[in-house]
Amino acid sequence: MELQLWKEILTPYDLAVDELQLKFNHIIKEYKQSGKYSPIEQVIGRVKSISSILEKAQKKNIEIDKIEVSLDDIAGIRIICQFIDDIYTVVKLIRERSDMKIKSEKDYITNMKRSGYRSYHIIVMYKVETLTGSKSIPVEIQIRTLAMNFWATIEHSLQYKYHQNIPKPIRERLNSSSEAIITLDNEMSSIHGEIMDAQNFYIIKSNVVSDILNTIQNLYKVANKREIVKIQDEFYELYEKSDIEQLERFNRQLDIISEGYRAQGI
Ligand code: 0O2
Repeated sequence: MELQLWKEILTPYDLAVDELQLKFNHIIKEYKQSGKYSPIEQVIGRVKSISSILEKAQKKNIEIDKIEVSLDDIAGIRIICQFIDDIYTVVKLIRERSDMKIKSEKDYITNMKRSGYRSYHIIVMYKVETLTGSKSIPVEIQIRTLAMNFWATIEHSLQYKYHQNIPKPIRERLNSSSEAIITLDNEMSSIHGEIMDAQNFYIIKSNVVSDILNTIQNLYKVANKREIVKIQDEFYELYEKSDIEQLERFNRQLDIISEGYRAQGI
């Protein structure tokens, strides 16, 4: 097949990956804006390279003209989470969406692969609009923790290096590190609450600080310089104390001051 034709075939896959990356990143943003912990830590997307498509087709004995209907992972999204529980929250979130239709699911976390690979895979059908009309594209969404991703990335590079035949001693090391990853994920899950409290504190603080700074910036336009300097000094003092309640109270007071200026038509 000509390279130009391949590029044409891959265009809608490219679009699907771009759109889904944007949508999942927006989910992170929505959680953070509402001061909540996001079950998604990071989103990565890729369209399989032509050479990997051909390699996989050859491995699975798929004829060139059947590739599009036979390969479900030409478009791929990887969602990285902090905790195992988050993976299932994301799965639920995907199941509830109206723009992604689930085709199949594989839970390699409950049923770890023999290699030691763990991840949750979902194939969704996702509709894109192109110049030639609309097209439903299969997209493989891999959902895993940071630790699972670390292991899979290393193992994938070794598979590549050894052409899928990783030597036995290295395979054994990979198996034992996979066990270590399970322990790590379980340990992290057991202090999930503690970590989330710390992260929520950070998100709430960062939202309230950003609100305060915005209000101070607006007050610059209307309030007198002495008042602004006093407000700023008060803010720095509270910021150093890191007391969320005091910062929130200060934020409300600033809102009242701003409101006062607005009421005077200033
Ligand atoms: P790449 O380079 O990541 O794209 P199936 O027909 O369903 O049995 P398939 O299509 O290989 O076989 O599906 P499977 O097993 O769900 O794997 C799909 C993808 O999951 C792989 O894509 C890998 O990305 C990842 N994966 C599966 N098993 C392993 C593993 O043992 N180690 C690592 N590191 N990743 C794995 P590709 O096309 O194989 O690779």
